[in-house]
Amino acid sequence: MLDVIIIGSGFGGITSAILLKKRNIQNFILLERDEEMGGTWWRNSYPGAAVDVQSQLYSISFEPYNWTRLFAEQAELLEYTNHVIDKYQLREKCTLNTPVTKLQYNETKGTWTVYTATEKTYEARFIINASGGLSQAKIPNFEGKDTFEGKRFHTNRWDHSYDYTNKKVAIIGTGASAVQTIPTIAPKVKQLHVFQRTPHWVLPRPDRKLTSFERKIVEYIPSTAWLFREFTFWRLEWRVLAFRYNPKLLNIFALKAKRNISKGIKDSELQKKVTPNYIMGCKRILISNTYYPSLERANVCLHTAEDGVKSINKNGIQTQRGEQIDLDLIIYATGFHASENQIHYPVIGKGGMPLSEKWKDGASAYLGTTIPYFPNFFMLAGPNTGTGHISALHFIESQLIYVMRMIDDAHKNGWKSFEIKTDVEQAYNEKVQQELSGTVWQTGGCKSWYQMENGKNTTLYPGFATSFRNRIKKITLDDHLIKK
Ligand code: N01
Repeated sequence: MLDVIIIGSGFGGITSAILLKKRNIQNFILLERDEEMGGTWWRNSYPGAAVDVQSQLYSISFEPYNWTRLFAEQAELLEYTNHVIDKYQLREKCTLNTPVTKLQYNETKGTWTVYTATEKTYEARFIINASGGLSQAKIPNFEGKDTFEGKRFHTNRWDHSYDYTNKKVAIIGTGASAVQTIPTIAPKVKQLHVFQRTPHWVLPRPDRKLTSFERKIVEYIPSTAWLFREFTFWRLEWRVLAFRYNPKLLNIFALKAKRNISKGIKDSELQKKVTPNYIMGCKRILISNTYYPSLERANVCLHTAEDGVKSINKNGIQTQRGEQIDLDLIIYATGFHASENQIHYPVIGKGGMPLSEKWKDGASAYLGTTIPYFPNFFMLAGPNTGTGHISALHFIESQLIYVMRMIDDAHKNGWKSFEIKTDVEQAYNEKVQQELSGTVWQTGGCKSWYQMENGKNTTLYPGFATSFRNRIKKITLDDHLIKK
């Protein structure tokens, strides 16, 4: 039997594995559904893929890197991921091509059985579920979508064997992935139809290459990487004041975004079409210098909601206005299942409790990490640990303080199991929902992937990354049911 099974080998899984190794816990494995390790930055290889939070923050705090750009591109992010995997010899710990199909808790033994699509089962005392908050691609159920005879794929699963040069292409969605993809492919395709349901706020992208002088400083004085990271962190952290306490402050940034529109687009009709009518920050704020100019290219056509996708047929898309658009390729840049279905395989806890039943009114967990009725089970990037202003990795590393403390204590004190108490988890989540109620995400006048259909926000943490970390550091064992 294993001590720990980590599900997923993205940043969450990799950092968990390193921290286990650092405390000399070797009896663990990682299970990865894909054919390579790396998670997000292996999967999301669409043209133009890059971070939209500075690279310094998109790296593990104790594994700084000498990045070549302020906002690293996918290839460099994957290079960093592989560097860390190899440095800590994690490949030998990882079983690839092994999607998890079900998790079942065994109360008598205090262990978890992990069922997989390879039909092999595994047993462990602890589960660290690091399958990712944005890992289940969402493809809307457009009428006739499966009848299309051309090529189609989601940005999250780009088919690099397909050459889109000189092809007639449609991209559905204008979110974070789309604004990176559109300017990159527009110069190569014959025709690009962009389907925007709701405009997003887009700020200029303050990206640049780091100079060789700057990189030399980081190389010879590694503490400067830490300094740069801290500087970037605090520059972004204060934005919570606007998101949470005073959304009106975001109007200052909205002015900058409007200038980005007028600078990037000359046509006033097109300018109107891309200008949002909700408070900035309500949806994730995007950054790009190239998105707006690309919409004005002669081979690009922007379709708004009135002119959106009505149905899909074997030749292409029929729009709401009845126009038939013949296509070679449809790209779904339609995002992920994030607020609902946060773990997509059945998880059966104590007393046969299915997680889907526990979460029937929306996903919740104590500090996004532990769930009553699910002993010895941790979730990374869990409910309400998302952030609109900083890297997800900061939150994951905070969660791992909690995870490692519980695993250490279980080993030291010979616990069979531990579980967060129901009333503690409930009180925490009531507070989170109450804190969320005044934020721009709930009051900004938009519908976003942060929320469930009924408007409940199950994804974002309503505050500073530092306040989340402080809460984690204050966890008390009295809040848990412990069995020896
Ligand atoms: O997805 P999205 P994404 N009919 O949800 C549209 C992270 N990320 O993959 O706004 C028509 O932002 C939808 O329209 P609307 C980042 O956290 C990070 O781009 O709902 N359209 C929207 O335009 C980001 O927020 C990086 O009206 C439909 C688009 O599809 C998150 O991933 C890079 C539709 C979805 O946009 C998700 O980004 C990329 C329908 N039925 C992504 N359903 C980094 O750099 C959806 N849409 C770290």
